[in-house]
Amino acid sequence: MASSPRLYLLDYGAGNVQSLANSIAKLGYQFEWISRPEDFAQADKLVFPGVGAFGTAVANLRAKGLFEPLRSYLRSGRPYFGICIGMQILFASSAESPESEGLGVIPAPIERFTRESGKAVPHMGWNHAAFVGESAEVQGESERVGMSEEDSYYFVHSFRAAYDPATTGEWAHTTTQYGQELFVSSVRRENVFATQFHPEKSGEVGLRILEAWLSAPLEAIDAHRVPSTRRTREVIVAPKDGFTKRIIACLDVRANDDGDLVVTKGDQYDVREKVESSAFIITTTSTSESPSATTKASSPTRAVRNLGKPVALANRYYIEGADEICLLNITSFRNSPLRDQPMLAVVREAAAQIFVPLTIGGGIKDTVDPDGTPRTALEVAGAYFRAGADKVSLGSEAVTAVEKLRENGWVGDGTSAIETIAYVYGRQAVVVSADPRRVFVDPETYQGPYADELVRASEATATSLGSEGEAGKAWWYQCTIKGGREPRPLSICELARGIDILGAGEFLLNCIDRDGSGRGYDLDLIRLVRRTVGIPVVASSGAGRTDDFVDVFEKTGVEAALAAGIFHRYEVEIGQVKARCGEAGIRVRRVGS
Ligand code: 1PR
Repeated sequence: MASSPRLYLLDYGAGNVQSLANSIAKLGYQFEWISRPEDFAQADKLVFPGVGAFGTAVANLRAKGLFEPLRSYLRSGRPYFGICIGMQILFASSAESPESEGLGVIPAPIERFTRESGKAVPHMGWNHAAFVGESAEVQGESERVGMSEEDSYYFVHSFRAAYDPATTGEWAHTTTQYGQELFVSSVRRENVFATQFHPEKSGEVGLRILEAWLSAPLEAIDAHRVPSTRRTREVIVAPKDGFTKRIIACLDVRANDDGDLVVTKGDQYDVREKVESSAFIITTTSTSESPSATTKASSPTRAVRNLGKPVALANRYYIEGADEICLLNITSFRNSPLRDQPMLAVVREAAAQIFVPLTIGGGIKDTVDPDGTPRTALEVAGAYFRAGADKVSLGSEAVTAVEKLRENGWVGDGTSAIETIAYVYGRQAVVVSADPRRVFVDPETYQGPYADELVRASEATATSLGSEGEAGKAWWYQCTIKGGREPRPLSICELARGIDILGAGEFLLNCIDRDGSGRGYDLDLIRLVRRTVGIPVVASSGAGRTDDFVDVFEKTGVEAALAAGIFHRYEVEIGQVKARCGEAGIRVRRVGS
């Protein structure tokens, strides 16, 4: 019996390759890592799951002596599957790092998406792919490498190869439209197949692509060789793209009083039960979970709300059709996440079962271990990426960094956690999670710095504000750190502008006033921030019914909406949210596809 092809994965040492490794393991294939130049000779098939920045990928490949062997491998005719940067590196150059040369297999440049017509960049989320050229004429699964025009795939990138029949047209397998830009979303020619999207993060339909490529016999892949000139065609840009709004499930994780990691959920960040547990009554007056709780809770003895086990719950949301899952380690600021082995184990276990993007937040900042060893935020992020996170989320650290940026005249110095992580892993891997709260002022007498950002309560909003405000009042949104405990002299708009300058790829916008309230998202806040930044914004806090999602998408234009409590308590299912959005004409990824 013929032995199975030797499959190798190329790891240049910086990108997050764990997600792909998990997907391949899930499909039951064995693989080895290429880490030395001589390993290429052993490979019958090669996957390059490049995640991160183009320049970093090229520099790392060169430093490890892997760049030229990779070029030779491609010339040898053996099958190659590139993902994201693994596709972009086939091109001649990238505007992301003009000083770094690509492999030049495809004689065209990679360029930056424009922010035309208000679309957010990075292109982050699920989008369709349409076959072009000869790929549009074949129908077979194997020729289409498991792809289908019915499905959506997960993209996360700021740079793309434009579709041009004269250059990229000969390579294009599919194109995708984002806003009014048409780009190459996959290439297939001779022994080369590559996707701009992430099959390993595209749920079951992504696994189908991997399976189609992995299971193809070597001869069949070789038979894809085609003459050097292929038929190409013009592709018409449609009035509307196929980009979908994302529904994200969020799990706030922390240790309960027995030391077990549990999913918890607060009301305005207070995650302890309302009623004291007699088993725990002691008389000290120390910690509580939120500033608003400091006055109402004199006892620390209320038990931490326990809504389930993190991995089981994350898996439930994956199966129910969440487009992304977010795990926030909400008390990690108290110690070093690198020492938090149970949390890293949770990330590892969740990543092995969940094939949609996984964001991990909490404690990502420069720290010093109790033994005096300094740890950079980049190291902490690296540990989360190696455990299987696709994106990391920074909270307190981002606020501090933007305060410093403001002091320095809004010019970054390259040292902040956002900058260092984005440099290595790419902008798209860095999320900032903000915890703002309202500060009420009298608009007639207010002399502070945020006059331009004031939101005024109208008669209508004042009614819905309840205890939060009254007609005639106005407020600005203040940033906080340490899980809402410490207010900072920084507004949400300053934070939004600052993180865009520093290079974050996404803004996760919580709202302490609405958290856990079920009264709907804070549309004033979300609208304000959406107008301020060009990166994708995730609305968070306050979802109570399916119509809240429709409202936030229709009234603010955000790219994604996140919820926690209603999903944890089985009040609303993700499928119901998607069905309601679909009824309202909002494009969402089909559940189960
Ligand atoms: O500051 O980098 O260590 O990050 C800490 C992270 O932990 C931040 O993202 C911060 O938002 C989060 N966090 C800290 N304390 C709490 C808390 O609840 N006591 N959770 C906390 C924040 C907000 C959302 C929540 C939505 C939706 N929770 O995660 O899931 O508000 O809830 P809902 O749909 O039930 O209304 P750092």
